[in-house]
Amino acid sequence: MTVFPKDFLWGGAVAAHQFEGGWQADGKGVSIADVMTAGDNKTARRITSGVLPGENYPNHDAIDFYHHYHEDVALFAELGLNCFRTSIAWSRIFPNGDETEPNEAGLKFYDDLFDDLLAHHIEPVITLSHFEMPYHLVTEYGGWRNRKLIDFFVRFATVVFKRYKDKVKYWMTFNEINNQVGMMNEWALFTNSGLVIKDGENTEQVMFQAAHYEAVASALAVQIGHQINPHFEIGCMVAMGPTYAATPNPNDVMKAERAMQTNYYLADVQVKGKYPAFLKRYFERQQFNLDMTLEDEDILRAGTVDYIGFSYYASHVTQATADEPADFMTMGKNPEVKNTTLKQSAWGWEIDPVGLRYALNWFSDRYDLPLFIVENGLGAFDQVEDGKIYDDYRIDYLRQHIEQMKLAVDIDGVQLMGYTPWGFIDLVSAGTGQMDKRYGVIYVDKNDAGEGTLARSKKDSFAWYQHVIETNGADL
Ligand code: BGP
Repeated sequence: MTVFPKDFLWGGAVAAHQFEGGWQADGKGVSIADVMTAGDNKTARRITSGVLPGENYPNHDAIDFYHHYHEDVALFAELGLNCFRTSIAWSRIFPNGDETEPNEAGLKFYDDLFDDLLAHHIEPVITLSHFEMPYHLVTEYGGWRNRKLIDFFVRFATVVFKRYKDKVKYWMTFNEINNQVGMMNEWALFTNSGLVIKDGENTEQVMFQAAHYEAVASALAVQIGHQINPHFEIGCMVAMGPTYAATPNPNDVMKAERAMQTNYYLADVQVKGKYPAFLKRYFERQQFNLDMTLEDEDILRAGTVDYIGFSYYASHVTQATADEPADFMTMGKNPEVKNTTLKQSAWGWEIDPVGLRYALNWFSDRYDLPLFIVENGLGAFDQVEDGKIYDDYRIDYLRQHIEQMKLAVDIDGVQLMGYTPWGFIDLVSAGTGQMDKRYGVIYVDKNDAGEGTLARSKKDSFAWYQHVIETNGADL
């Protein structure tokens, strides 16, 4: 017996800049993802002032889905996916971001891709901005610190909503819109918002300004999308990393609560249409000089989302320090405490299936909206033995997480729309630029040095996930 509804969305998730390649094909502009070097699990990616193909960054062409999509979609269909989450590369549609007319060749690529998916009864689930924007918007306008970006984004959203109104029903505006707050590092600020912080600037002020403009742009897109097609389901997408208190000490509990606020501060804005009290107070106390108008408030109120998309990979633990009153934004500033009850991935991410049930309950209680797990998975080094990949560790990870989804639906009454495990075809890691941090159930022959045939093959997890979908999650 399955607990999932008949129309449950079983899929896989990817993002344009991490798997398409074709970074200069058919008029595509340079995007922010094209100007980052690779790092590794100890070294962060760096942002360059130009494009560095070849030796400096071998993964520009990712897995070249741009030229392989036909065969890849056939594999997705064989797997049995009924939905597929990807993003539209903004820089394919508006190469510089500030043009008035879109690039037809870019639009055509997604037309063909969506037609192919639909022909296989696979519903596209589309993120408008997944860690990708035209680099020109950074060099010319300073990224999302500039209010003009709202108009550019709305133009992009309007063009693709109109173009694909009969092909795409499920949308999300910004990927992991809250990501930068928890991290506050160079990579996250650039990836989320195209921000490069200048000497002497208050990083938090710049970041909250950018996040505000993104929230306004998202709300406008939701309203416009619903006008273009009232059947659109448009969601937010937040990174959810539940944070637990290290001990029962109430100061630790309070600190963990503060850390949780970094998960939902923008979800509140997108779901409830207004800023939460703690954040308004934080802005006042910090005496930030933020451009937030009454008109913006109206827009936020009128552009609330239809569902909550979220990513879940790991949980965290936090502990208060004696001299620190629990405050919003203290999260990223302390070293993380290791959770000794959990195992970690090779990248040090805590593996916590129960944390997914906790997250589902938590969102359900706070927002009472349908939920969509649009990313979840295990990044691992896979070994090829006799041409096969025996990834039982990945099967275990996915099985344990789906078991918790079942409990959340069956026991807790959570409204869960679907599940799209991350990087279900191997792709480039967003955080490190590595190819060898693999999440897929489909293997792609390419390594960190950019070597390989790009041939696709099925890992053991492929057949396992296929059976899960076939039985609608009854048999794990
Ligand atoms: C999320 C992003 C994805 C993705 C994933 C895994 O934050 O939305 O784009 O890549 O995390 O992270 P990584 O690629 O760093 O392992």
